[in-house]
Amino acid sequence: MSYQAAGYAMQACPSCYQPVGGPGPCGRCGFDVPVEWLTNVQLSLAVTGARTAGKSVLIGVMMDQFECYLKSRQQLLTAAGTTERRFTERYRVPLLQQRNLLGATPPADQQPVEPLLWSFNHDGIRFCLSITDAAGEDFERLAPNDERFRYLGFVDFIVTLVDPLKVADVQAVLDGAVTIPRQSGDDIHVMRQVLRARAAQRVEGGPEQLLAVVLSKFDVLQRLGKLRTAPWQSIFNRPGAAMQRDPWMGEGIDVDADGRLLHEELVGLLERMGGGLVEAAAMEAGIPHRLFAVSALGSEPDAQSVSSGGIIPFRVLDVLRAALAMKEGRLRG
Ligand SMILES: Nc1nc2c(ncn2[C@@H]2O[C@H](COP(=O)(O)OP(=O)(O)OP(=O)(O)O)[C@@H](O)[C@H]2O)c(=O)[nH]1
Ligand SMILES: [Mg+2]
Ligand SMILES: [Zn+2]
Repeated sequence: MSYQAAGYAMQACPSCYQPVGGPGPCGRCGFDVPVEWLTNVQLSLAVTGARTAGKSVLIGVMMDQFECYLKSRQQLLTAAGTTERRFTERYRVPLLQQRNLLGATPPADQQPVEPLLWSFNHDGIRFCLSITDAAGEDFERLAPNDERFRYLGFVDFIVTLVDPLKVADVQAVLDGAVTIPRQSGDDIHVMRQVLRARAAQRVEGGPEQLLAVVLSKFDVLQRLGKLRTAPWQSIFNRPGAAMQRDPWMGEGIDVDADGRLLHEELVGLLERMGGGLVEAAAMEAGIPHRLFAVSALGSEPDAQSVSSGGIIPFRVLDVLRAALAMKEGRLRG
């Protein structure tokens, strides 16, 4: 019996987004498509950004926190296909157990770009979440029509990381106090490359997509707020600033209102960081966007390992929460 006869609609492989008729190895890219991808509500995120922007650390910590969040709601996070092995080897053991930083993600010509997939129940809906991590090195030199990055035209959420440590004004204040990445590419340039690739890969009638612009390593900026330097001090130390609190830590906070407030605060902050380009690039690409601020580690790490205080993430679930809310909103019409 064909899978279509068994009730699977013709769907796309979560790795190459070419049509597949059922679970098992994809005829185009060979990725082993798990059945959950075809039976559950799909939610897909592509995490993009220049080298050392913080993509892999964010994914590792976010998924660990998401598992805790689901547990608090008596729900389980279940890895699908080969995800358990890949997540354990590349993220859980080095980062969460050995407390080391992660090596650079290998570029696509050394290791295929494959999504990580998990299934879970949320608000009564059975989801299959796909998250694709790739090397900053690839994004920095991305050709818009590179087939290996076809997924950029199909995922629900394009997450693009902006590292505040690369902003000249921020560097000027913190130089000497923190390790400034010197070799990696410009985040706004990478964001524009990613949006170009997205436009080239999209097909007529493709999915509605959303761009999540994430200021990573937000602990760095919070630290600026503690220094008595204008204008950072006044930006961060306003009473009630959403930038200073994590809604997951408190009960009874209206998370949507909080997200909107944070977005507005970050628009102001980005302007100070020369980030008018972010708005311009998103407008030019014709994709709705929202701003986020995240610190996966919570503080500046040591040379090789996370800081001795451990991992105390800040707003690390915001992007996922917004993605879920968007999908649930669409489903409920
Ligand atoms: N202060 C601070 N530093 C962070 C945080 N997250 C990551 N970093 C630093 O950024 C470095 C790079 O993080 P990764 O997640 O490996 O970067 P990536 O974007 O995956 O890099 P590629 O794989 O090369 O594309 C880490 O080794 C840390 O030094 C954070 O939340 N706060
Ligand atoms: Mg990486
Ligand atoms: Zn495929």
